[in-house]
Amino acid sequence: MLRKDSGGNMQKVALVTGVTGQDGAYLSELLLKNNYKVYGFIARRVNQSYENLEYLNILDKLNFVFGDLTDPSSINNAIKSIRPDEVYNLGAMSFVGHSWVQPIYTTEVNGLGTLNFLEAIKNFSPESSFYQASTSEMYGNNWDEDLFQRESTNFRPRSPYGTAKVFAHNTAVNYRESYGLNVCCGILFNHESPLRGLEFVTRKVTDAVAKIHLGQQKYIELGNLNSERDWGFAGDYVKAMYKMTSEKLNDDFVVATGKLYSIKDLLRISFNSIGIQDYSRYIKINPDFIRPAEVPYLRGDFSKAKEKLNWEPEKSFEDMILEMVNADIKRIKN
Ligand code: F7E
Repeated sequence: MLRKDSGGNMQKVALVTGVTGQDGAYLSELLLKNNYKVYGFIARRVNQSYENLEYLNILDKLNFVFGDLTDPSSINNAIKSIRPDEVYNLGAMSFVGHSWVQPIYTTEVNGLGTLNFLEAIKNFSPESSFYQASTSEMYGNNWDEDLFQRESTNFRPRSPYGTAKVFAHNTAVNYRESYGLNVCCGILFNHESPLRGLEFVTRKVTDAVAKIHLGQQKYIELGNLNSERDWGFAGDYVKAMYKMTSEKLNDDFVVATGKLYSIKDLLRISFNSIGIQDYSRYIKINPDFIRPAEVPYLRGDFSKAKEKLNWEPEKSFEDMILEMVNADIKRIKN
């Protein structure tokens, strides 16, 4: 619902789940730049970290509403009281490797959590525009003949994370078709930044490389070095989320770079940035990091986003990794 800001200008209102995560922080920054009033929907935790919001200097510009994706009453109350123009559902148990450890929790948060929000919007704020954070993990080990994944590629998920996200995606599409809700699903391929959590492979590597450079770590323990990913920059990807949702395109879009790199490329670029050409003696394989089922290959065709959103990735993989290593060196020195 449009409201007036303190200067008397019309202001849109957005509710963001997962606001303290990487994407939540970049998206909130973008929404604030566009004069939105932004509510972060967060669980009340003793040790809640606001690090990403502080990193972008936006913590004091946000409003918070407390609740949980697994608690429908808190979601209903938030939607009824805020009646947001846009809801961005970025909250999730987002670490694929952990989803085998807590499959039921993962399914409750990532799957049923989405349904809880869609029900609340259908019942209390049907004019709101809803963004669902869908993911390339839904494709699992399936790709088209030309070795790309796109909106029409069938899903064949390989993890409890992926199966829960397929449920959420299909439910979001179903609520758009059944009730005419304004729903967009962004099928985002891997996206990284200096705000990425340390458990994900890019940041795990850039943080370790920074520590090796500063003499604080001797080696990195990793799992499967053979998987290949289409890694983009999170700051670019939130622009696609915002565009499809605010313009109520009510459609699904692959958001990707179309470029493929392996974990070995990630290691080469990261180590080269600190002057190490042969990184092999810094790597140990630890079977604990090998997943029960692997997604070997993800490469997205973003032509639909390019055509309908006029969106394209801007930052290259190399530049992003260099930025991450430098940010980690700076952070550790401080
Ligand atoms: O793994 C391999 C691992 O955990 C990437 C999430 O944002 O993107 C992300 O999911 C690859 C996998 O990301 C280690 O086996 C090797 O093949 O960085 P990751 P992810 O699983 O692709 C998708 C699109 C999402 O939606 C997710 O929420 O790297 N790998 N050794 C390792 N991965 C980790 N984490 N740690 C290792 O030691």
